[in-house]
Parts: sequence; structure tokens; C-alpha cells
Amino acid sequence: MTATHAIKLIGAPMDCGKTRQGCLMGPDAFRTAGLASALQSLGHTVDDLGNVAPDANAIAEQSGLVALPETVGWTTALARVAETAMQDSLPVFMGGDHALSLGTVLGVARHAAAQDRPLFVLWLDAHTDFHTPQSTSSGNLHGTPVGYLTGRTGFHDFPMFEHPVPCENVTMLGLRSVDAPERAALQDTQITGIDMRAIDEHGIAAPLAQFLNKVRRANGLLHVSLDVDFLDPSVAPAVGTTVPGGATVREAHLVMEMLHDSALMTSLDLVELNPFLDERGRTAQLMVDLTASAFGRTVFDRPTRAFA
Ligand code: 6HN
Ligand code: MN
Ligand code: MN
Ligand code: MN
Repeated sequence: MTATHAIKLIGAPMDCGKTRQGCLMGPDAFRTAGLASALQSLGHTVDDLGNVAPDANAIAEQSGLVALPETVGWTTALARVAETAMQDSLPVFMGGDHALSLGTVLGVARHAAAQDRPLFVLWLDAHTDFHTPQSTSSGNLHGTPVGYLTGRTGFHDFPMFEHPVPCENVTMLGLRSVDAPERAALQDTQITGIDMRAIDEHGIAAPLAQFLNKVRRANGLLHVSLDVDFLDPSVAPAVGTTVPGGATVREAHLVMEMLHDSALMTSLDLVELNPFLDERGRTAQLMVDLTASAFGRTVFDRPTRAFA
């Protein structure tokens, strides 16, 4: 009764969205941790397309921004690959840092527009990543993809985001580190931001269920972007931007299980895994296990729906 998917694994060893290096090893860590076989064992068809490389471009470096030309090169390449993959599969992008979502969501949004369907985005992250190239003080462009995909101004060096995702279609879960300019800009938007305090007080299921209902009613496509730092660093140390007080293993699995039950997810980013910072592969393994939950793995198959 569970639908099977044609899944394409797409490696994006992008490491230029910030200065700290290591995310280029992410795709191979996901492969080593057995992502393809985990999904195959759930009945899905899995095709690993290998790794994408960035396009060349003639953009100049810009002071105050880290690796702008390379980031734009990844954006154009990944948008093209994502748009193509959406035509006949559910793409899973194995990062790479979170700047890769500049490209993946651009391509997914082009596909959604061609299908005349609205696009929704679920952002699982400690951070809002709502900067623009002007507002960032770190210069790290992995802090900007939500600004880009919602159509904020200031991305003139990037391809035009022709079909920005309406802010009311974006929900963020797990927030606990938001810079002042991001906070100010978010005030004026309809983005739903669920921080860790709200999750502590009310649980993670209710806001997610509400969002998924909205996607379903709109017959929307759903892009999910999972940043390793959504998770608490005690269970997911392999990320450069750890923030204490993150999602527990069970909170994260519940999100993934609800995504599977909803059958709404149409594309997925796995980002910010830095294997150089990992402990015996445990973060890579947890990310693979979470992905398996999103594609139907359960630890206990209830014999009937009597409990529901
Ligand atoms: N991430 N807000 C900080 C900055 O440098 O702009 C952190 C960004 C983190 C990026 O979560 O992918
Ligand atoms: Mn992020
Ligand atoms: Mn983050
Ligand atoms: Mn499924």
C-alpha cells in the first residue's frame, strides 16, 4: 500500500558556501553509510547519478562574500540537474553545504511552475538562512538560500528566481540561531518559523501536521531541506555550525515518518554533513536512517490501524 518511488541520488560536493571545509566529503559519506541500499530495501528504485560539478562563469569575486563566482556556478548547474530530475523522479541531493539549496530549489521551482502547481518548502535547520548577499555579516552564502527562494532582492549576481516561493508556503522547524537582520526581515513575512522553545512547549507534530495539510489542500509540491544542525550536536556532531538544544533523534524521526505518511514530499536536500567532524560515522548514519524513515522505514509495523 505504500507507494514506491523512483529516487535519484545526486551528489553535490559543494563546499564554498562558508569558509570551513569538509562538506565536499558529504556525498561519499552518505554512500558509505549505505543510503542507496537503505532506500532500495524499502522497495524503491534508486539510481545514483554521481556528483554534479559547478558551471564556469565570469562573475568577479566580491569583497565581503565568500566564493561568490563558485557559488553561482553551483547554482546554475544544480538548478539544471534538479529541474531535469524532477521530471521522472524524486531527487535526493546529497550535500554539500546549504548553499546548494540556492540551485536545487531554483530548479524545483521551475519544474513546479511548468506543472502549474504551487511549491512548498520545509526548512529543518537551527538557522533561518534568510540573509541576502547584502545583509550577511559572515559572507557565507549558505546563510542565504531562503532569502533567494522567497524572492528577496539583492541576488543580482545569481540567476533570476523566476517563480519565488510565496512566504506563506515556507515553514521552518528547529530554529535557535537567527541573526538580527534576518529576524527583522522575517517580521514582515508570512514565513512560519517554529523555534525550539515552541517545539519544547507544544511538540513538533502539531505544526508539521498543519503545514502538511496546507500542502495537501493546495495540491502542492513539497521540497524538504534537512540541515544536519537541525539535530542536537550531541547526536549529530558532524556539522560546522553546531548550536546546542536541537531536535532529538525521535523528534527528527517523527518529522520524517510524518513526511512519509503524508506522501507529499517531492524532493529532498541532505546538507551540511561534514564527515571530517564526525565520530565513527554516526552523523552520516543518523542522516541515512532519517532519510529511510522519510521513505517508509518503521521499527514496528502495527498489525492493524486500530491504534490510529
Ligand atoms: N546554515 N546566520 C549565520 C550566517 O553566517 O549567516 C549562520 C548560517 C548557517 C547556515 O545553516 O546552513
Ligand atoms: Mn542551513
Ligand atoms: Mn543551519
Ligand atoms: Mn513513500
